[in-house]
Amino acid sequence: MLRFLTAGESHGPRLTVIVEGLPAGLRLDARRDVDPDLKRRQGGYGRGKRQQIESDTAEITSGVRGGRTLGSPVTLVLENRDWQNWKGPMQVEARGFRAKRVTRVRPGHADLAGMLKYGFDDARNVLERASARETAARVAAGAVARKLMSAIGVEVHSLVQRIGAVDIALPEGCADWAAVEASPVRCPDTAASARMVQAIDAAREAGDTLGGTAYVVASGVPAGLGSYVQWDRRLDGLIAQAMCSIPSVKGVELGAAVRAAASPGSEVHDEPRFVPGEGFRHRTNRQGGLSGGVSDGESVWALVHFKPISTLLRPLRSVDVATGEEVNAHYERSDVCVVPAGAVITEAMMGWVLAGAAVEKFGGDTVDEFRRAAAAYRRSTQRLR
Ligand code: EPS
Repeated sequence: MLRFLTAGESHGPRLTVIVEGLPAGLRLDARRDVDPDLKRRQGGYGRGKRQQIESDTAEITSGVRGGRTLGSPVTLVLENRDWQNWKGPMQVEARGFRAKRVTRVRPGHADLAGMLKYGFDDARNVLERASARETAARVAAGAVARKLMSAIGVEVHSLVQRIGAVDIALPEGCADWAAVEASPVRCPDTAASARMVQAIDAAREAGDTLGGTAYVVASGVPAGLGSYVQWDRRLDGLIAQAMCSIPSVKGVELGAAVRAAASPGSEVHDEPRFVPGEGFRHRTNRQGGLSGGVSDGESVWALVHFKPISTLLRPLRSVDVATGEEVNAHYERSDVCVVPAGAVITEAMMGWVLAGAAVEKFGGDTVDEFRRAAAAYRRSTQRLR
């Protein structure tokens, strides 16, 4: 079983992630395999001042020797540079600790619900861990998973399909990933990309924020990952859960689900066919490469919808939980739009879920065993029954 745990507060000294269940023998190098994704997550037009402080890199402190995994837990740590500015309010020790309480809770964040849940009188106890800073650790775990999946020919990409009112048509076939990476908002359409940038500028000037939609796709996914036999083994459910666990995500479509809901069945389903030498394929891929909770051999894709960030420069109304008084919400600094960064996080979560399902199906204590089992299975699916 593949699993990971993250730990760390947004303004604490560092984030830590432990990945367990990787086969031995996987080549892994933090500079080469993890840091580029961390850098991509930090980018994107519309980010706030915090990203000018941070420069995320991962250090591997266990589970890898001489550039290859050992089969033991892999630990990655990411420093929070901003910790230098927060040592007082975030100190671990009781002696000399003086909290500057945050009591004007921010709507749309975990602040109030978390305070009620844990009995806190200071929203900082909540927001430090609920912060999307945690997603840096997830992207590190996702990068490791994607490295494993690359051993069996699976690649994951993302693009931004919508920011606020500006959107593009869904890509048909393979998108221009170089254009995506070159765009400040991860949108391959140059004109739409410029309009998205303008929309973010306008929101910033208005003291407002913008949400949007990421398109995430995994190619080379073998048929047969996940299962229809039990609710909690369905790959569609696992992907939806993983995507909805990303901060700000409020909806996930597997394939073109919303369009499907408004269309007759004749325009929704993907008809299978047999292609000699290749195996079973489908004439279309509207269902996101998922049939009955199982990958069906097509690319697995989803649309992930992000709400606008709820910390506004022109603050929303809220309540001071210390006095009950109606006040403006707390504001320190914030992003205007996180959708481009969010898209990179959807890649990490997609890579992670697929890697978990692939490890379950192909097993293996070594990456060679994993690779051989996947290759033998793929060959078996290319023949008529
Ligand atoms: C976040 C608030 C901001 C973001 C942060 C998520 O942090 P700060 O309060 O330090 O300005 O920058 O995101 C990150 C730090 C990151 O690396 O993505 C929040 O409230 O979720």
